[in-house]
Amino acid sequence: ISPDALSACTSAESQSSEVAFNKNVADLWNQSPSYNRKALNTGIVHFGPGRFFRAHLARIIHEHLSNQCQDLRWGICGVSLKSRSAIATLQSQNFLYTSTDRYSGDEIHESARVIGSINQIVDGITEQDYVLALMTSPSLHLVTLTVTQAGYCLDQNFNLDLSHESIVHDLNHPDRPTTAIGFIVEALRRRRERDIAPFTTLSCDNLPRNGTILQRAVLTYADQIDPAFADYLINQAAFPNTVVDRIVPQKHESDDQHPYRLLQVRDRAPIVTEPFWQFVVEDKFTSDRPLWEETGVTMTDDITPFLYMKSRFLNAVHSFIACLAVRAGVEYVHQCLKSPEFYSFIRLLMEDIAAATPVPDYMCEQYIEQVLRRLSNEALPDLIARISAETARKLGKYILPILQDAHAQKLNLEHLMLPIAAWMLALQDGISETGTAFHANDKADVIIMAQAGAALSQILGLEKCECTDTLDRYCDRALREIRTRGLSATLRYYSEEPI
Ligand code: CS2
Repeated sequence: ISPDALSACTSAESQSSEVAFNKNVADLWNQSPSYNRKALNTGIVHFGPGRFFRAHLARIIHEHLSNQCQDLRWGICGVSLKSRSAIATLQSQNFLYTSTDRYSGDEIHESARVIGSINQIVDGITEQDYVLALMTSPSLHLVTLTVTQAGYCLDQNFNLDLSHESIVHDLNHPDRPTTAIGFIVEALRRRRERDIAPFTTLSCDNLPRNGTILQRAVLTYADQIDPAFADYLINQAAFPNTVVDRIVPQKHESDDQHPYRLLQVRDRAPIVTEPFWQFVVEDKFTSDRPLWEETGVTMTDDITPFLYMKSRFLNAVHSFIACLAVRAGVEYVHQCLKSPEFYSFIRLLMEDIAAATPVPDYMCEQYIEQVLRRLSNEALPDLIARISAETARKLGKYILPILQDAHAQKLNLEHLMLPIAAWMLALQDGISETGTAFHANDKADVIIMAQAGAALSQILGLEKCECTDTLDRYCDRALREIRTRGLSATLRYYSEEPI
């Protein structure tokens, strides 16, 4: 049975039985987690309680609580600095929600559970005193973040932007913070004043060396308030780096059918994700932490190889696929992998990435196979539009380091540049090869430059050097090939021809 047929039949079924179902819903919600939620303490404050957090950290903590029923220290208080509507929906469900894992290999595998690790979610902007009091409590050990890159208020070199409007506000009103950085520094300051050890601050965002970036931002901010306090934080506070991974597509209107079918639960805030997850954490905590090893978290002294693998074979490959897809007019990631031309080309591309990446071959091989399976997952349709958002920024963050390494090693850049050329053509034309409109979700100046025929290095704002000349040359050649042959034929040509 296809996923579409499955959704259609469950949709009809769920409408007809909604009335009967609502009668039972409260009991089901209350029974679900195996641990006693009423006795759950708040040991974690999390900034950015969005969908990725609910699919990843909250789920991992839930597994920890389920395995270690006695360790009830680790309930989570989510702090939202943006959206009130998400809070209201979850609040109406007592902060319980379902997480459904879906994977299709030869057949569809799916499982769902009710997640109970979130004690509450509060609006940080209206509940500042409450949040700061919680963050100052001795039983609060961890502050975690998924606030996206924008939430760190950084400049383009990943340093805190002291001229950022919200940072200026928070520095002028340190006890009324509006940013995660403002909250963290004020809470650490109050803890020090009361002689309470600092909590550990854990960034779970997709940033290269996220802990180091967060630490730098916190120290820069603290230094503005009191340089001696910044010195204290250098020595006493910990900001471990992490690598986080789990594909969480945008919300789809049929998402609530899965928990209904699998658990008979009506969920207004369901999460649908893949079975795979990864959480790699640098083991340098200054406070208590959950015994995460027992839940499958990788605790390590060095995240470097994990970071290379995740950012190059998952994030960069995702962006490469999105670049090709916007030119080809393909809507979902798994549909790209179904096309033989795409599949063979992407595999070659991944081999080129492996050649440029300082990680042992055997690690890359296993990882590549796994990523290809994850991205081919038909049971978890993931929109190209989600991945292609801010492509120019992602090229700089995920792909440029690969190109620079490949160039330094004098490797052939043909495969690596082809998707970028496909994206530039889609930008220039505003349309895919199949005639569907392409509305780029990039900064206006990127789109304007591409439409005016600017070179790649200009569009990405790269400083002129030998490397940029080479990139532009490869890009021009790929542009001409795609224009002349069409994308599919060019993919075949680049895959088959020894270059
Ligand atoms: C994606 C990520 O949008 C993107 O750039 O590559 O959101 C990806 O799905 C996650 O990093 C998976 O962990």
